[in-house]
Amino acid sequence: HPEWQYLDLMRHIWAHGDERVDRTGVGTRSVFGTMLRFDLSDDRVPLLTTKRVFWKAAAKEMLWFLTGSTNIRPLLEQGVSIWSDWPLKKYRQASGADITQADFERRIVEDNAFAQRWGDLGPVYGKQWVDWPTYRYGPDGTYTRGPGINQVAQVVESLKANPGSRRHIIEGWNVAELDAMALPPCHKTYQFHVAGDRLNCLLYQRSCDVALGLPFNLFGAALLTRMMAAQTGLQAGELVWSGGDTHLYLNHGDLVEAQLGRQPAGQPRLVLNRVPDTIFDHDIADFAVTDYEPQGVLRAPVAV
Ligand code: UFP
Repeated sequence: HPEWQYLDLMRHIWAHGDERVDRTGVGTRSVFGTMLRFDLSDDRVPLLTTKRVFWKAAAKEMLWFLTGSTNIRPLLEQGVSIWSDWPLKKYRQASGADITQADFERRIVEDNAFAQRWGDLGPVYGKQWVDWPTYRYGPDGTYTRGPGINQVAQVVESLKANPGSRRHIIEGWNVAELDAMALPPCHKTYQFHVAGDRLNCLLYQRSCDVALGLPFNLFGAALLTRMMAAQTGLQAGELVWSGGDTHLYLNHGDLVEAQLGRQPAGQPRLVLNRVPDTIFDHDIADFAVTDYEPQGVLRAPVAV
């Protein structure tokens, strides 16, 4: 079963990872430089069966990236709270208010001015993917702003026009803007590769929370690959996931123990019900997961 790769990685990190003090202060066990490979053909999708993964949240997040939005409001309107921690922390620090997450999120949804002021994450994935800022160096030695670059649209075009290219890349790591982002991109580089009628994808993730982040990131990457394949008339081939600092937080021990006591079973499938005119016109109703009978939810605290 393909999921053993994930479980083996988890087991390896917990048993042999280096203990490190990390940015969050929680501490991790970590290994550097890892790889997982998943066959995406025949609607196969790397969706974990040893715990329930709320794939719709990952799908909504992926569609939110494609809109170019960097504000948590559209996510909260769809019941997705995965990006709330960072703006909430910032708001609490700036205001000194002891507001609960639920109250903060309600205020973002109900109060547009509040959302504008406190709901923005800076130029994170969405901005870089579809509107990477550019500038031109002029003869007078000054820079002027150029039009933004839609990397996703460009890769769709390059896959069609020049499938053999080795330059099909979507990049999130805009060095000049990292300091303005709530969180520098984790899943920072997607490279696509055409082999015959197959579209392969390699994701390089610089930093990976194996227990809470990776299950989402794998599904998201598979979904992006499927949408790209649908737009370019290709079949989805292989997803190659590669991790830089690949870690488990020290307070995730209960989850790790519970999950490693389970066996993967079944092969979930991701069905695209509709192929819209462009990759930017998808709706959550376009996606269905079938044959998914996961074991129970496993919760653990998120390190912020
Ligand atoms: N993280 C993921 N996947 C994501 C995401 C965050 O694993 O999609 F947004 C985790 C990795 C790390 C933390 O534990 O969030 C980011 O911290 P840092 O920037 O210090 O690497």
